[in-house]
Amino acid sequence: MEVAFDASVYVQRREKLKSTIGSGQLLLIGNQESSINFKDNWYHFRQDSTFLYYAGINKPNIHLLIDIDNDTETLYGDELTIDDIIWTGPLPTNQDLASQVGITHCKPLSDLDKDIKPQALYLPPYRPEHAILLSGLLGIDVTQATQSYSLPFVHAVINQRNIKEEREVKEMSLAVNHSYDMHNAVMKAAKSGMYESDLVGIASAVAHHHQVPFSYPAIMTKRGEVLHNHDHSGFLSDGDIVLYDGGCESRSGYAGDITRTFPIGGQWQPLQKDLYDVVHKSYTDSVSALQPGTFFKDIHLLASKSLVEGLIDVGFMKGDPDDAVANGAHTMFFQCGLGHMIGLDVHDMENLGEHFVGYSDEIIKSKEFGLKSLRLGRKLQSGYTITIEPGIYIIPALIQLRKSEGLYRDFINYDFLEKHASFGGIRIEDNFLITDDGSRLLGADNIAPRTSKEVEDFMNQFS
Ligand SMILES: [Mn+2]
Repeated sequence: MEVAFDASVYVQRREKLKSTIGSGQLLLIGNQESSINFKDNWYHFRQDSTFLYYAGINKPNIHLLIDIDNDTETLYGDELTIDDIIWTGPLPTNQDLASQVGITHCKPLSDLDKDIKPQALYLPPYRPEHAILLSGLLGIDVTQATQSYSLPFVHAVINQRNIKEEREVKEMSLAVNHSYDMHNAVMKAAKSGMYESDLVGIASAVAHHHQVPFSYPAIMTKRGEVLHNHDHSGFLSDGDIVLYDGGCESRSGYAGDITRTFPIGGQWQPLQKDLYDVVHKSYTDSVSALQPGTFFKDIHLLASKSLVEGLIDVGFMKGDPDDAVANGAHTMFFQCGLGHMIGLDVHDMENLGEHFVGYSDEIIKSKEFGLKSLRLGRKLQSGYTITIEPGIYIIPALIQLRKSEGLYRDFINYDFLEKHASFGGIRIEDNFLITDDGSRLLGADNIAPRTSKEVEDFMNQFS
């Protein structure tokens, strides 16, 4: 991964951060290689996203110390020796990389220990090796290192990264378009007699073609009601529906996060089409409501009401839709949240604290079933990038439990629901930028089928 933007971009981002914090030392920890089963057998390297945002360098084991009072920025890392080069080949020096992102000082890793002050500010460590590094540098125990991060630093980073620059939006659209390519290739190839894993292989080939990794492990399943189902062993037959939640990164590290649900054989069965249309209506209702100044929690509740109205029409629910949502009856079908922030991370900045990113002084996260899984509740602002992902998930264990608790009897037609308890799940997900007057879809509008008819038409081109 090359440095994504001009040096001036990173210089300006750091200037803004420094002026927000005001004084002291800021430590940005870069990620290290992470071993799978022995030291030299590594997972795919992923740089820390905040490090990428401010320092742009995609290389393991380098850290940035910003000293606001002395106005210095120093990159700490060791240059390759011949013992490294025989394994890695020649690579750019830290000095070269630093100059590409406007950093003038480079020092060996061991100097960080001497230069850092005990009061240096840092962000929550989310990998054990970060906490161990902090413990050594600051002379505190590992538990304290995980707890003593700086809240002002956290909020400064969130407030800056939450508002996307136009250049970031371009990169995100690229990630979405590559993700659409994966989805279209999967939908084009899917047919009876394949395994879910065959489709993951096709998605993976497209990501490799674009020379990018998945932004998260693929969900590719005919059991879409299992929200984070990472099993790919299912055998596909005509009449199954497949839920594919998959995205890849741009080469600059921005994430796409797209979900489509489609019928094997290219034709919906009547109930599948009805429920798909209910989810799609909830999707379009949500998108129409996107605008700055609106609480995302309210859009989540609007999406839930839209689902309830559709579920009443289809026969799963009854009663007044507003009452049903107020009582939480929609969580029988929609147990999770409508969406989340997205950016350099697929759940953007969740390592800094989901409640800090998605909520604010104005609104705290609910502990209720359903709302507790809503990652984003705060008031939308122009420049936010988010996902919209309504769904219907019919979970047999949940039906059993709620029925035994005697819950939602005024709103759920249990007989009808139990008859269709093995239905599965449907989700539709796209990524959006909040604009001054509404929202804009990230990626190209016309390349990804979205309505039930578009999905059928798309699949039937290739059957
Ligand atoms: Mn998502």
